Amino acid sequence: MVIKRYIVNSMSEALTRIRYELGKDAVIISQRRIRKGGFWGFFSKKVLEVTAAVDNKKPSRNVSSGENVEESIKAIKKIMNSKIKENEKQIKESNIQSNNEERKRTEVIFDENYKLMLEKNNGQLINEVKEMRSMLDEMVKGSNITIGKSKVQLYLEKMDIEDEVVKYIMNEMKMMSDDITDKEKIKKVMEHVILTRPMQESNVVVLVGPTGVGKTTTIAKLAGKMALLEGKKVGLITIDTYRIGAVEQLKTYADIMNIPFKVVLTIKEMEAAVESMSNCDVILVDTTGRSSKNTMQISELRAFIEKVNTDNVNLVMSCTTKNRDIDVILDGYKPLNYSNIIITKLDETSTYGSIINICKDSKKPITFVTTGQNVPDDIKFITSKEITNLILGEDSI
Ligand SMILES: Nc1nc2c(ncn2[C@@H]2O[C@H](COP(=O)(O)OP(=O)(O)OP(=O)(O)O)[C@@H](O)[C@H]2O)c(=O)[nH]1
Ligand SMILES: [Mg+2]
Repeated sequence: MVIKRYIVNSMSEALTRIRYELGKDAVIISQRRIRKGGFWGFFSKKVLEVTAAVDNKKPSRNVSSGENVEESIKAIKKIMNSKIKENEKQIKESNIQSNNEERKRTEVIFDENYKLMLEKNNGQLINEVKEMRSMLDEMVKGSNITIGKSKVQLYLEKMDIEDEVVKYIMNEMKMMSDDITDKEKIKKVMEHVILTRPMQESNVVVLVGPTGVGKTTTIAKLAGKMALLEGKKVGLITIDTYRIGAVEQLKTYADIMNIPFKVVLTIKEMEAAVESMSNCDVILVDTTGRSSKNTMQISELRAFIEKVNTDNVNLVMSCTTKNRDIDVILDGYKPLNYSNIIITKLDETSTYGSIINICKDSKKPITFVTTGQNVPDDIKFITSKEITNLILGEDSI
């Protein structure tokens, strides 16, 4: 064991020297404050006496037991240098650590920003999807639900052909051979459904139908066509006393064309009026526009028609009639046993699907179509092929 005594100014100086001279295993055995120097005890200064020992080890440096100050300073400088290096290392490490911490902090901030960005983006994405969905909904609504429908179905619906008739056409098409195109199949079915027939020769022709569809105008057109163009002797009867001006309307046409004209108020008068025109080739009978839902009025009209004893009763319907009203009108007028259909106002629409809807439901032939207000020009007979082309947009009026 090596034991050494150090007189130092402070404990840290003692430790530095002990570590340097005895090594890091040295232990301090004792320490005490003593006075050193002076004269007779005067002017002495207080120092520290530290005794240290190291077991089975030689001192790391062979220094004399005297207080070699120079050696000590060197030792201290060396230790200080190593301390400085150690400090620098620590600073570096702490810098790295703080850098790491800084990086971590940055990463956290980045993560949070990234999360925020994702949330924002997600929100944006959800909004965009919602927007797209509502756009899709709008599209589906606007186009009467196009999803899951075939091209043929969509094509027919675009022509304003009602669902039931579209289904019928498509079913018929399925049963046809594939030698022809879909368009040709559609045409064939439509031409089969749309019946047309030139108006048959008969003594009495009656026109019935809803209010304002063009009955009186059509009667005037027919009278003009028959009297002026075909040279027939035509008589006019009206049982339309319900509407103010209705009588005057037809009388004006009769006066211009110089043809006999009678107003009928009762069933008895009806019989007499027909009798008085027995020399005419054809008698055209105009009727009051009635609501098809008013069964009383329809029955009243029926009584008049029965009196004239004709099977030439024409139901006049406008091409602009809404699809959902067609059935109601056809049903309401059934008691009048109409044999033909006259379609008016073809000039007032650009889709003619209502014509096939009327034909399919009524199963009656079309005798005339009217295409404007001009008397007598805007009336004609057209074939089912021509009507089909009109409906399919391949022809115009
Ligand atoms: N654009 C167009 N208008 C028409 C056609 N036929 C008739 N009209 C017009 O439709 C309106 C009504 O015609 P009317 O002949 O009085 O109809 P109505 O069926 O006799 O009417 P009510 O006697 O009241 O039931 C008139 O302004 C006619 O000029 C047509 O083919 N095309
Ligand atoms: Mg009228």
